[in-house]
Amino acid sequence: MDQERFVTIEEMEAATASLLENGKKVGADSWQQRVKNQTPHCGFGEAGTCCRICAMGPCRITPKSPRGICGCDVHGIVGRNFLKFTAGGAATHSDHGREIMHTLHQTKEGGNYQVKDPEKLIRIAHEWGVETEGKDIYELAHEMAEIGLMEYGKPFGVQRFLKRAPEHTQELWHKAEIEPRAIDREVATALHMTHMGCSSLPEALIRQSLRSGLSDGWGGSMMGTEFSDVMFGTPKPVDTTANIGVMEKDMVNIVVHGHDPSLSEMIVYYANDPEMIALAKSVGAKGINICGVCCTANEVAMRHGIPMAGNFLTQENVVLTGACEAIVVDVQCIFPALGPLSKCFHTKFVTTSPIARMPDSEFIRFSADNAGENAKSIVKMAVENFTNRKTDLVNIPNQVSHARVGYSLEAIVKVLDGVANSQVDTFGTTKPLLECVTSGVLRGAVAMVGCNNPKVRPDYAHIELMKKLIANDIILIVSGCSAQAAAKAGLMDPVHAKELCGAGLKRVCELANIPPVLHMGSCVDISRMMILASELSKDSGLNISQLPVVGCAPEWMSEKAVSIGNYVVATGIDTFLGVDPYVKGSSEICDLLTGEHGVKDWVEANYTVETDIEKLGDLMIERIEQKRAALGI
Ligand code: BF8
Ligand code: SF4
Repeated sequence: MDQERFVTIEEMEAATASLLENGKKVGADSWQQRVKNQTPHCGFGEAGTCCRICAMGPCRITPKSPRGICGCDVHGIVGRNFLKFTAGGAATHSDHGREIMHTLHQTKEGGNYQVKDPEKLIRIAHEWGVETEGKDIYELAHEMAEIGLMEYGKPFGVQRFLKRAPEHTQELWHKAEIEPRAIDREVATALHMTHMGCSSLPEALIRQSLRSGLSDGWGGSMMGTEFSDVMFGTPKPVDTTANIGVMEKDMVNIVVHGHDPSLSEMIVYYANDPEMIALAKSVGAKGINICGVCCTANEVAMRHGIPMAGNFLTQENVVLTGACEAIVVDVQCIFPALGPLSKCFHTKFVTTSPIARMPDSEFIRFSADNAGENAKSIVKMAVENFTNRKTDLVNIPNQVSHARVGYSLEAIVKVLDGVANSQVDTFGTTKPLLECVTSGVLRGAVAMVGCNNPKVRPDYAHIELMKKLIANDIILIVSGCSAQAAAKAGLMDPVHAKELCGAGLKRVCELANIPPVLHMGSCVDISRMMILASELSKDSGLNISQLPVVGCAPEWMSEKAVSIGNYVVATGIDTFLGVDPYVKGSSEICDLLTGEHGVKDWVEANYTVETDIEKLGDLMIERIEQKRAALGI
């Protein structure tokens, strides 16, 4: 496979079109078709003005019927819907974190799961006030797992990780009464508040939305990230490849999809097992090729350099190649369409979690106890399926980009150390990065995250915005499907991507030997971005809200993304969305989220919603320049 410098959106669309043609031959359905069937969407749903939380409804708000049967007005209905949406996302991310803590509890010397980064475990133990002296590392891991699991349901106190935030931020949270207590409690409180006959006051609903989001970003997600690092290793820069051409014509292709690295780590391990490789050769394949889709792809790319086949809206494409022996999934962002689609080809669609059961799949229940055995049997099943491939249906578009990934906070601090000519001892601080920003070599940073959504031309917003920002000397830190969009387009190529940068960013890329778009991981890893912002604030003496840094989710679609948006804003980072979060039906909710006197009064940041992507980019640059001007830099 030839690696390409940059792949344009038009080239990717042409590849998808050829895959859809492949699908037509076998009568496959596609999201492209289903979008047509679903258009136009319900206007009440889009504006957030439909309520069906009790059986007197559903009630829909119109000029003629301004209140529901219970008397709730449009602001209460839109606000409740927004809070429920947030709670769904917070529950989901945090449950992923909970699974990681359970896996940590199962770690043992020589077991399926082990402690790969003991220093990190000890560091967090010290942070949590846990005695480490004289303890075996596994004894400590189990103790930390139990303490972490208590963060979900403890009756008193607030989340332990809040102490990582700058003091000013902690004070804002306290004053606004949005410090998250136990994680599950914030989800339950949200669902209690949105029950019929409870909260309909917009301000109260939005405060709880922030609090519930914070329980995700500074609770469940942060534990998910930190303890994944403890078990699977803290990511370091590693070279890999991305886009659909990473699938191999002559190999057994196993696609891992979902979120929890506990599954994908084991699949990767057994794909390298000599016995499995020999089996693959015995069925006529050259070997076993693992590649990833969605956040699982990010997890294994960051830690093992596993190639990334695609992101959310290209998950069907991997099956449409006709060369996918198995698509193995755990939880979240998995299209139920994969069941029927895989039936059109020889592909095995393997579900593994009781949380994500789907028709037309083979369910192999995966747990920490049986992880090794089940991962091996999944790999074996995929290998044996190679002989069922129909060669005339194989179509792998030749699109592959080179990408350097794995920029955890630890890695960013390390690579940027020494870029600026700092006289101070900069080891282990963000000061070099700050110097680049204050000197104007870099104008600022954008944390770009989130999904694809057919409401936005897929990947176009991510890629075009990134290009525009790097040309303006704004460094990108990305995660989730946004990261894969960048990788597919070649924007993480450490050699060539700097050609697209302004002079300042180009120089930083050359000196630090980094791409201008830094891959920080999966969506739970947005918690890494919160810690980076906190460290920048502490090292500079500025509040987070003063830093020339903004967040952006141009193509978001999931409840998790709204939860993320809420904790990013609540952390003091202005956040720019390219898709409306079903709030346009209420002027009061819009004012609270996007105005000068809502969330901005509480946490010094707010939302901007702009569906014109060009304008969205201009607004971000403008905000970054405003922040610089306010600092006199
Ligand atoms: O958590 S970016 S489509 S894969 S929700 Fe899903 Fe969105 Fe992708 Fe990961 Ni995040
Ligand atoms: Fe209608 Fe009120 Fe029931 Fe909602 S809670 S469905 S607005 S009656």
